[in-house]
Parts: sequence; C-alpha cells; structure tokens
Amino acid sequence: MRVCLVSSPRFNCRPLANSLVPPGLAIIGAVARDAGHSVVGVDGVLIGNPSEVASRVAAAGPEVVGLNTPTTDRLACFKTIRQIRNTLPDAFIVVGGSHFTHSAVDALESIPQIDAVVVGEGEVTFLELLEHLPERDGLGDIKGLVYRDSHGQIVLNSPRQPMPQINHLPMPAWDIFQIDKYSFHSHGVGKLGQGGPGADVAIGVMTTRGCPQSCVFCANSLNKKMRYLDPALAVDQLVLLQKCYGVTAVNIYDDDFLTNRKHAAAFCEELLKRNCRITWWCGARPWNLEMELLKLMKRAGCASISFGLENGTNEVLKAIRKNFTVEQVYEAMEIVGQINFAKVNLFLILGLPGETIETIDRSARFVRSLRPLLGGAWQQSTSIGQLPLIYPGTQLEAIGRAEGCLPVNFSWNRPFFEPSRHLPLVNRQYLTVPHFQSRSLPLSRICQHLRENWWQDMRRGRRRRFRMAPLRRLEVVLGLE
Ligand code: B12
Ligand code: SF4
Repeated sequence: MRVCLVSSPRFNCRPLANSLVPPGLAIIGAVARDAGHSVVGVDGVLIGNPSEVASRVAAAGPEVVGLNTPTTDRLACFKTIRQIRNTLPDAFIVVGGSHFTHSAVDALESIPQIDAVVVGEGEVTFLELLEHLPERDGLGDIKGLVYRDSHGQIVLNSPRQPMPQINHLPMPAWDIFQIDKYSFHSHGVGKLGQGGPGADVAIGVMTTRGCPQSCVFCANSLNKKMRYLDPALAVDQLVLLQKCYGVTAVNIYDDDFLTNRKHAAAFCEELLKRNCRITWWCGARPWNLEMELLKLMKRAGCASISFGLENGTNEVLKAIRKNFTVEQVYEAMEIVGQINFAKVNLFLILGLPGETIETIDRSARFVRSLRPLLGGAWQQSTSIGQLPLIYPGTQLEAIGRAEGCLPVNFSWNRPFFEPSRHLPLVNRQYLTVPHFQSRSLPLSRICQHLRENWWQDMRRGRRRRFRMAPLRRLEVVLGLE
C-alpha cells in the first residue's frame, strides 16, 4: 500500500518549526515500511495551512492517509482531514494517538471523513489494517480498531493489549519527515533554543513505555504496563541520530525516566561505554532520588530534568493522586540541587480538585522555598503554573463532568471554545480545551486572586510577559524569571 503519514498543523494553522518530529507517526511508519509498504511523511506542523498540507498529501498519491493530533491542535487537524478528503475522495483515512484513542467513536460520529481510528498502541493494529486494505474485508477481526463499515455503521472491535515488550521494534522512520527543519526548545539547555530551520536539531527518544501511576489529569490510562527498551538499543537510536542526522540534543520521552532505577543506570552506563556524547534531558517524579544515579546521569550527558510537581500541598497532591508528598519533594530537590544540572523545571497546575485559595498560596510559598536548594539551575528555571485542562480519557474528565465543566452535549471532535472572559490572558490554544474548575473554586476566582495579590510582583520589570499570564504570571510570582 502507498501510505502517507501526516502530522497536524498547530491550532492556529501557522507553520511551527519549534517542534519535534512526530514520534507516533515515525514508529508506525517504520513498521509499515519494514513490512514492504511505501511510506511518506508530510510535516503538517511545519506547513501549517490545511489546504497546503492536503495538496502535499495528494501529490504523494497515497491509498492510506494516517494522522494524529494533540487535543490542543485538534480543530486544525479536523480542517486538514476535511481538505484531504476533498482532494482524495477514495483514500482510506485513519487516525490514532491519545486524542483519538480516548474519543474514537465520537471522532467517527463527528467527522464523516474519517474511516477508522486505531486505539492505543498502533504498530500491530496499523499493520493488520494495511493488510486488509484496499478491499476492507475482515476489518472486524482487527483488535484495537474502531471503523466505519460499508453500511456506514460504526464498529468497535475488541481492544488490543499493549505489546509485551518493545525490543523488536525497528528504529523510528525519522527520515520520512524533514528532520533538519525541526528544532525544539530545550528549556535553555545547550545551544538549542533558537528555533527555525538551521538551528540545532533536537528529537525525542523513548527508553521505556508506560507509567504505573494514575494522576487524575493524565491520559495514560491505556499505557500503564511498563516496558523497557534494551539500553543498547536505546543508545543505538541516539548514536544514529547523532551520526546520520546531526542531532545534538535528545529529549528522553519516558513518562518517568526513573521508574526503574536499574534500567536508567544501565542506559547511562551504555552511553558512557560507547562514548556517545550527546546532550539529553528527561522527566521524572520528584521523590526518592538517589545522588549516585543523578551524578551518573549528569556524567552521561543529562543537562536538565523536569518534574511534574503540580502542587505544593499534601492535601491536593493526595486528591490528584500524585503518590508523593511535599516532604519527599523537598528531600528530592535537596539532592538534585547538589548535582549542578543546567536546569531543573518544576511544573505546577493551579486549580485541580482539592485546591483552595489557601493551597495556592501555600504551593507558591513551597515552590519558592525550593529555590535556594537548586541554585544556578533554578535561576534559569521555568516553573509553569498552568490552569487545569481536561483531556479525553482522564479521571479529570469524569470529575469535570460531575462539576459541570463540560456542556451536556460536549463532543471532543466538534468545535469548542472555553468562554474566555474569565481567562483573558491564557494562551489561545488552551481555550479550545475544556478547563477544570470546581464549584467551590472557579477559575475566575483564581485569576482574581492572582491579580489582587500578586499583580504588583508580576508587573515589576516584566511587562512583555503579561500576555501569557496566568501561565506566566505564576513564574513571576515565584520569582522564577
Ligand atoms: C513527548 C511528549 C510531548 C513533547 C513532544 C510532543 C510532540 N509534539 O511530539 C512535548 C513536551 C512538546 C509535549 C507537549 C504536549 N503534550 Co505531550 N506528551 C509527550 C509524551 C510524554 C510522549 C509522546 C510520545 O512520543 N510517545 C511515543 C509514541 C510512540 O507514542 P504515541 O504518540 O502515543 O503513538 C502510538 C499510538 O498512540 C499510536 N499512534 C499515534 N499516532 C498515530 C497515528 C496513526 C495514523 C496510527 C494508526 C496510530 C498512531 O501508535 C503509536 C505507536 O504505538 C506523551 C505521553 C506518552 N507516554 O505517550 C505526552 C502526551 C502525548 N502529551 C500530552 C499533552 C496534554 C501535551 C500538551 C497538550 C501539554 C500542554 N498543556 O501544552 C502539549 C501539546 C503540544 C503539541 N502541540 O504537540 C498528552 C496528550 C493528551 C491529548 N489528548 O492530547 C499525553 C498523552 C500525556 C498524558 N499522558 O496525558 N508532549
Ligand atoms: S502525570 Fe506522569 S506520573 Fe502521573 S500518571 Fe501521567 S505519566 Fe504517570
């Protein structure tokens, strides 16, 4: 089959170079190509305009078109799908990834141009789908597929379990995308950060799949089973990226790089053994960190770690099921602070279940108290206080429905805009995603509190940043800029 894999344009349909090669599409592209299909990629995110994306897709003459999108960019993706259908009336259009996985039936109901949704991990399901096309016979036997049958009925097949292991997977087909046109800001690490063509290239690699935790706002419900990539195979990817693509920095995509400390250490040892000198950064849970392992990570090229702290009070951490305490976070930061990483990011979300005005202030004070521990890393740090967004398939979606955050007839695959009068300064793409707010603490109250209590702090010398508040405001509140 001739397959074309397309990344979604951003929410505003403008080209964005400061992005990453789409990993989900790159891996299913590799699997399809290994099975003998002809695979091309179209960088929707770099092109921007949906009609332009559609004409590039049409030029490739595919029989199958595959797309994915984050929820934040989905409206641009839907436009692109419609344009592709106009130019290729007979192509089979299939979508996948987290957004469509958790809203599969809704997507087929709302967007008649879509033929099928691959739910969960796509490697095997997509391959089986290609084997059943173009006749479309036997689609009902493919686990993990939701599709429209020849009578227009939506058919929901039985689910596909996650693959037991991931060592057999090929290298992602990065080459089907214009890898040298991408650059992703690296939180100020290394030479990256310029963006645009010609800038240093950063790309993502996974050394594990899965996360056993169950944070209420996270869409990982189908991705709980841990799988570990053999460290030698993970390092093979880094070496290839460095040698063949000139990649200078790598984002380790693992949900928590430190879920299994032995595996993390083995990956670092392998990098050192093979003398693979490349800058990388990762995300981890801020608890129970080991000094020796962090030192090893630094020696192996880790420049930065991001921690999803979310809140600085134990009540809210418990309510959102983070499974660590502020005392553990403090201890963890005492250790991280001694390693001298270039950068340590602490991510916060304001207004999750259990939040009160008092916990917001306490969180802010707690995060501030970590500053002396992190020294220089903190100086460049970005700690994002973001308002809570509801993504499909999360526990927060159910909680949000009960709190009346989603309209009664809400659909993940039809246009939605959060009324912005209470959130005048939030990034626009986030207004396309429903926000969580509890009846006892509406977001307008949070914004009002920030304005009344922190406005002067926020104004001081930082006028240019105002547009992004309150996302940015909290950074200023906490003295992070
Ligand atoms: C790395 C990462 C990022 C990176 C890079 C994202 C990028 N554009 O490449 C950064 C930091 C930029 C990022 C940003 C965001 N992210 Co993010 N991110 C991840 C993370 C940790 C890994 C993604 C990944 O590479 N996975 C590896 C690949 C192989 O898996 P995959 O993409 O799921 O693909 C598989 C299947 O889904 C399927 N598949 C995927 N696409 C397709 C397409 C077809 C046609 C088919 C058949 C199959 C298929 O097959 C693949 C192989 O099995 C995931 C969590 C996770 N563990 O997946 C969150 C995740 C994708 N991100 C998430 C979110 C919320 C965001 C943000 C919206 C956060 C924010 N508030 O700004 C932004 C969106 C930015 C944007 N416009 O892309 C959510 C997605 C929720 C949603 N419904 O969109 C996730 C799932 C985290 C979570 N658990 O809640 N993210
Ligand atoms: S937020 Fe991070 S730790 Fe929590 S469930 Fe999601 S991936 Fe796991």
